[in-house]
Amino acid sequence: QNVHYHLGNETETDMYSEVLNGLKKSSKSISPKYLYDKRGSELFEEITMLPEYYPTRTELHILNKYKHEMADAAGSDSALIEFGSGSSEKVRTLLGAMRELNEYVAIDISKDFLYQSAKALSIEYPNIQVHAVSADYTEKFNMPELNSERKIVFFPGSTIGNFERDEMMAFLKKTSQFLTKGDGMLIGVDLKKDAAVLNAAYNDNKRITSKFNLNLLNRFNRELLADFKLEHFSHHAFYNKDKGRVEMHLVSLKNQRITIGNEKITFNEGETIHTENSYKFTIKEFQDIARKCGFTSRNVWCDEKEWFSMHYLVV
Ligand code: AVI
Repeated sequence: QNVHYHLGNETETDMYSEVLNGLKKSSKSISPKYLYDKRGSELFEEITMLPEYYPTRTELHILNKYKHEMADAAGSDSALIEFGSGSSEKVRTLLGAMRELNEYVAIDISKDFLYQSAKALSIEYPNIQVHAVSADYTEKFNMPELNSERKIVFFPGSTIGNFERDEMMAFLKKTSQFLTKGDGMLIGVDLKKDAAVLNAAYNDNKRITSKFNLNLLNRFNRELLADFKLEHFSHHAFYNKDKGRVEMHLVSLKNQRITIGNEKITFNEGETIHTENSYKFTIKEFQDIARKCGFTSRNVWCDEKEWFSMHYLVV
């Protein structure tokens, strides 16, 4: 058996108080990490296949095109460590190209997905030692003991764009400190582009992104004893050019009062819950940020339209 399971940390420790705090603020907001319950993760998988949602497709194209250069950068006797591995779809490209990879560590908050895909990978790649770590990687977690010379962190999907600026800096600093000389990080970063392309990507025709956003309320109804009526809220997403981010909100369609646990929250018509930011960068902006966090940019790979970028950063 070449797959090992580890409990990295206990998740969902205090969703109730965190959510309640967010709903009591004058500008209501909720951390985007709560979008990913089982249903939310499934809806996100659907989003990644939509024609309007270019990031996943474009990143896969870059991975496929440059996987051998990436494998060279990773070197031999390495452990590839993926933060937020989900269904581990993208990493397959790399695992195929990294012939001398020793270990693969998949870290994800969604246990079901994680264990299933780790098992499948361990069968497909019998020469690689697979570790599945169930953890919220934005919090402190335990890493399994590794037996490789070098560590390569893999953080695709531009998930870095969903962090607030201070969280992003803290996360990148922590990651650069976790690495030692010769190690690296391969990270996917979505780029600034025409607003129409961005707006379409977060307002797809099939309205899957809307379902994904509204699913948050279903989750709170189920897990936090809330009574949100989904038909009284609507999905709103737009590119905020000044802030360089796509914002996702749930708009209250009327004056209303909802219950969550023992508390009541009032909404005015038109008031929103800010549910996600998705920051976009220029290549230079991202390289400057990485440098401030202890990294040197070694390589950048892009698609032909320069819609998406993958950076190989070293410490
Ligand atoms: C996971 N993350 C990078 C996605 C994004 O594009 O920011 C989440 C998402 N939100 C709406 N559509 C996709």
